[in-house]
Amino acid sequence: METPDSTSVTSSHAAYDIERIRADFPILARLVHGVPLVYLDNAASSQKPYSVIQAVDAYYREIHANVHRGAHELSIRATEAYEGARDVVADHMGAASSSEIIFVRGTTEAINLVASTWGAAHVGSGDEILLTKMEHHSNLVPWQILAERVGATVRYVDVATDGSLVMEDYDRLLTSRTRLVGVTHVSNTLGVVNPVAEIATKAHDVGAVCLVDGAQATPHMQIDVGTLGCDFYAFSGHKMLAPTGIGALWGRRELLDSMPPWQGGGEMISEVRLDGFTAAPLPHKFEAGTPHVAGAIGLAEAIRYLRRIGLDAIHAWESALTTYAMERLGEIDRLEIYGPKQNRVGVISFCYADIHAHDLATILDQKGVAIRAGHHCNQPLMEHLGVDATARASIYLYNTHSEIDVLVEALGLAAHLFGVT
Ligand code: 7TS
Repeated sequence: METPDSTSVTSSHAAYDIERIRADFPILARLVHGVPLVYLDNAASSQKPYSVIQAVDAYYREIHANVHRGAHELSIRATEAYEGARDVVADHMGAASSSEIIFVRGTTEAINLVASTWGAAHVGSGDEILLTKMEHHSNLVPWQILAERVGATVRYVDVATDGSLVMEDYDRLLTSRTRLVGVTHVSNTLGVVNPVAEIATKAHDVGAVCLVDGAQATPHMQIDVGTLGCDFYAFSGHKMLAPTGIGALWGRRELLDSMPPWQGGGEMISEVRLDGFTAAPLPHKFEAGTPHVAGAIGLAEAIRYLRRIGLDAIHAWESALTTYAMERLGEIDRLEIYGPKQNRVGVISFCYADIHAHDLATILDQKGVAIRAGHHCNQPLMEHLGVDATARASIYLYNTHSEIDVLVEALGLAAHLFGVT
């Protein structure tokens, strides 16, 4: 008789019906250059299931109107759907209330919002902003702009050779001058999962706030902002099955309340006079103009889809696939993988002999294999790694072991063409 543990492991894999999941994504059935698409560029953007495409389609066919404005049926229905989407996001993130969820274009806009409003109000001359060397440009440049404007200094926590953050360096750089710690939950180049709960606790010990860039985490893991203990959490919908142009910023209510508005315009005001205005209450204070209603509806449906499959089941599938990919790629001579073996997601960056990453990506594309090549908006990290670019294969819930085999075969072709021995 099987033990309860092995039974539960067996049943969770058995329950993961990969063929059914793949059938939910129409684009996966298409050919590229006459061969089946092998989509391994998920860290850049994920593909979309029918249910998300249909939710957006149904919105435009049946209830589209501007939100929060009209007394007519369509506007009321569109508003309900938009605010209902906010409730889904809030529930999914473990937010204390839906008013802590600000809809934005994505992670980039979320971080710019915090840097421009919270940053302008709380960071001044001589203050420090503490980031890490593995941040995406989206979590570097907004802080550099702020620092330049107010005379603050940006410092960076080092990255160890195994791709993890050097926590002793964090402890050393974190001081009473630090106003904000900004860290990515998961690196988009190294795949490493950072200890954000510990980072947030330590930030609070010196009176700093902690912003987490969740762009590469939300697609793969269940997030609970309460457990993480951070103050801001930013993410993009398009990397987690939702449309482009929609994402969210979660912030602690008392911080969001204390922040000045960002963009001015309709929706974000309670009253406008010729001598000034009164800002609307949260969350609308930060949502000037007509929002991306269809995007929000698509994001809510993407979250429902991920939850129907279960983030634990997705995690188990992706972990097995990542281990397999790391093993197969690890067998290739002169192929170097960046990032840790454990404590990672399936974002796998590598360099292969002397073949430039862009050449690799072009050859792989001929075999239908979509990967990313370049600096991945991680130029300081590339400099730290001593390379100007890497090739990057990134896995999601619909990828399979046989697709990893196709990747490895295509790398064999590249080796042949470039005379790698
Ligand atoms: N932060 C991280 C960690 C990211 O990986 C990305 C996008 C962003 C922020 C910005 O997200 P956006 O939706 O606002 O653009 N990363 C990538 C990538 O790795 N390849 O293409 C986009």
